[in-house]
Amino acid sequence: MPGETDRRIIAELAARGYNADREAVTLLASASDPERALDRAVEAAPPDAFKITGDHLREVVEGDTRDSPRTPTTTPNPDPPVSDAEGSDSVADGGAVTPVETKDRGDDSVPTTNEPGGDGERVPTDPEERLVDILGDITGQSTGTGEYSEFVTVFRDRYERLAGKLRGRVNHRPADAIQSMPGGSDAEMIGMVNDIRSTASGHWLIELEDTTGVFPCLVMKDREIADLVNELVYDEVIAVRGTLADDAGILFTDEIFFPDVPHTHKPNTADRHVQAALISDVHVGSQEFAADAWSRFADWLHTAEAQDVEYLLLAGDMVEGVGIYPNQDEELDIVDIYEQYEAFAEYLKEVPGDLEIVMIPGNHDAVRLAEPQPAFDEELRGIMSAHDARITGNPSTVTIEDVSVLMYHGMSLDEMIADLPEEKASYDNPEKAMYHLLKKRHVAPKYGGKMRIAPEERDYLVIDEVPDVFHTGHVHKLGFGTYNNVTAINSGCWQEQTEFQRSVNIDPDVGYAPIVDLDTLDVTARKFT
Ligand code: D5M
Ligand code: FE
Ligand code: ZN
Repeated sequence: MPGETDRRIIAELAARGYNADREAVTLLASASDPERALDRAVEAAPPDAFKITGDHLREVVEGDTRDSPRTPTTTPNPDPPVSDAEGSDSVADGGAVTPVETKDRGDDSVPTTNEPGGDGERVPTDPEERLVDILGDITGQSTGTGEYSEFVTVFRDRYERLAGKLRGRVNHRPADAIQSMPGGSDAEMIGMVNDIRSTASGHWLIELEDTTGVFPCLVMKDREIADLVNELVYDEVIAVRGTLADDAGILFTDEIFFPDVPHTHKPNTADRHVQAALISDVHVGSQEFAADAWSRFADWLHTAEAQDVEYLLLAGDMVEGVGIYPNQDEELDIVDIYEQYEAFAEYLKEVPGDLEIVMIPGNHDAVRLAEPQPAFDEELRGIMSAHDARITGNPSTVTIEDVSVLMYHGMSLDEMIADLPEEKASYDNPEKAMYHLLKKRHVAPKYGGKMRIAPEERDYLVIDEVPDVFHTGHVHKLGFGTYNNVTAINSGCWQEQTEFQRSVNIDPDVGYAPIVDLDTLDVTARKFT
């Protein structure tokens, strides 16, 4: 099997009680005699080391590595994954054109079988070339204790930061100032959506709140902007422009503004040809974990065809967890949460050691459920240490090769899909729900409902900077497209349909890996089932 060498090295070191960092595995794999190099590395490692690093290796195998490229030991995967060209299936609001997209959604009208690269195995890449930076991580910054005053603070921060994005577009007045303006005046306000009601005659009454008070805004049902009302959710921040009624008690609304992504947004791209695989929802420990698909994916990463895939981003739900949903235990293959992470770590070891991995947690992971979620703790990091992955909070912005990727597990997508009309967001088009999060510049605008949000000093869920790529998972459906030049990707999952999903007709997209070209931001979804 391809990649056998890396895997053997990691397993061999693990058997001797060592972890290894990426560089060490790369160096060992490229040694002319990996077996011997490994023996010497272990001998040379300090007695208290539990991890073999590139530094240990350089001391013992200097001159023995790098100059001698690894020779393929096996033939390429005889049953290569398939990816279909389906063409662009979505055009973003504002007329932005989607990047070239290929995806396999079971549509066999335009099948293209990928021939294997032909030149055998992936050659380990140089970790020194990697450019990774992480921003917006709550880990270690959490101050919230759940006091009421902290909720006030976090909502005030949300309001201030999102209002800041709207101030250039409207000449707004605070609610208390609007309350004392004469009837018939033009007025503009920035507020958080406090209530949305329909009136007896079918018009819409939106109550907006700012730091000074609330003000009711009426949207007439026959106006074009009435179509925007069904995409509003509680607690998002918008601006309105309109005219006060004669008695000045209500604002007749003419325009609604969202913080939004500017149409002019120009995404950054890598200045070399390099790719990232964006996945999520592995769910190791579930009886439905798709181990075969996972192994095919890992094997493919070891082929020359996957040579340019240098990054692997995992957007949460590494394991199935325990006690997440009622009766979940009946579908568990591994009942102990730590054993689930140990099994996940073994599966992760199947991918090439030279990949740069970034992981955030999801709602099935063993971290607090309320968002923002901090990264895995030391104990879990210890279990998942094999690739020296970057472990960060949910959400986080990870900049790889100049391309900023906003990683968010996606718990709010369920509510967005439930609250928005079918054509604006659905399980079949999860990327459209993502477009609305971008438009609202917040990954989980609605508080209450099913979303748990932890009060912090600042609102970590605000999308401050426009990302180049927005990566979510959670709903177990594959979908991607662009919104004002931001590439939105919801990765599928590695778990077959569960009983619950069967009962509510969720048909998961299992075993897909969307691959992003970081130099062009083109996306190709590969299928491994
Ligand atoms: O979520 C996978 C998807 O399935 C996501 O859209 C939520 C939904 N789901 C799965 N199980 C349940 C239960 N029991 N109640 C409500 N919604 C559910 P994941 O986080 O991977 O389980
Ligand atoms: Fe999941
Ligand atoms: Zn989830």
